[in-house]
Amino acid sequence: MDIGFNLEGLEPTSVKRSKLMEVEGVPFPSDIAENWGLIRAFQARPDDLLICTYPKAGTTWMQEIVDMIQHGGDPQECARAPIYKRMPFIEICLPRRINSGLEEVEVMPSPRTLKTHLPVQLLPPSFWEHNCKIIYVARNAKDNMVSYFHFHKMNQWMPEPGNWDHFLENFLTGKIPWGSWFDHVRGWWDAKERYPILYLFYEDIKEDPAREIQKVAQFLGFKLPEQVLNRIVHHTKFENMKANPMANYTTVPSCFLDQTVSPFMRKGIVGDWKEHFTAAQSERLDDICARELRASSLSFRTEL
Ligand code: PPS
Repeated sequence: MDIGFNLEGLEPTSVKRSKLMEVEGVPFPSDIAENWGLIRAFQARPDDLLICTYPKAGTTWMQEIVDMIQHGGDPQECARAPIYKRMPFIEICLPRRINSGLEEVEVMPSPRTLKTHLPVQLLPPSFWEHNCKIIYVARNAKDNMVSYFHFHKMNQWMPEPGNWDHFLENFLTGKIPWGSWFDHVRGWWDAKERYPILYLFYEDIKEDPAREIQKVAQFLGFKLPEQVLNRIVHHTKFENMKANPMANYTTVPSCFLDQTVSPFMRKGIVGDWKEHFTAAQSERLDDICARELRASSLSFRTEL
């Protein structure tokens, strides 16, 4: 077992649907839970930037935006490697044998940009100790759940999702990998009061990508000339990222991500939930969201 996303040598037969195992009450694929000690001990550096999301909330989109900002809007630079190599996923553990991916992250030159889906209470403490900058992207629960459902089907390492109704129950009770969506978005929302966290929404980026990209640039201390900003907006449009092999995960073997089941870059819209939820399910989730988010100032848009 290795930590990291170093896919060379991934044995097709070694990729199996995961069982869930809890870490401090949060379910994870067992490969992650079994390596928890190593993940928790991860050594962040003060100039690390962390991109954090609940799974399927727009991580890859933000990663590509950040990489373009960091490289002056040069798409060639951003084509240097697949996104999971440019910005490693710190807690991923895959069944394979050669070189540890964690070692790869450790020897990466600074400044590193890293990805995580960890809920706030499980972030390796060294990120807090170094006061690392963090960009959090949140997506409304309904679209987030739809995307996660399809991802469970195509990702052969995730647990079997069951049918839509079954998955909905598990989503509502947080019995899915990385746990409760509600706890995740709320926990990180509260943490932004204490740490340098830029909290963004998928729906806002979709509505006005230039405006949100400017927020990211400002947070990272970059000034973007208009021409560069326009190039970033263009390069990170859904259609362009879907066609970009360095961003669309088609470089990952199909024994792991089977894109014939559902593409990684699936629809990239706000409101696809309307194709999946019954009226009763939609109302139920609205009620739960209202209750769960009442105490915070956090609110989500489910359509634009
Ligand atoms: S992962 O596996 O957790 O890292 O996935 P993540 O990247 O967070 O989420 C994948 C969803 O984001 C959509 N996506 C985009 N939407 C709009 N614009 C751009 N450029 C973009 N890039 C990725 C992707 O299509 C997944 O959402 P769905 O709803 O399934 O299409």
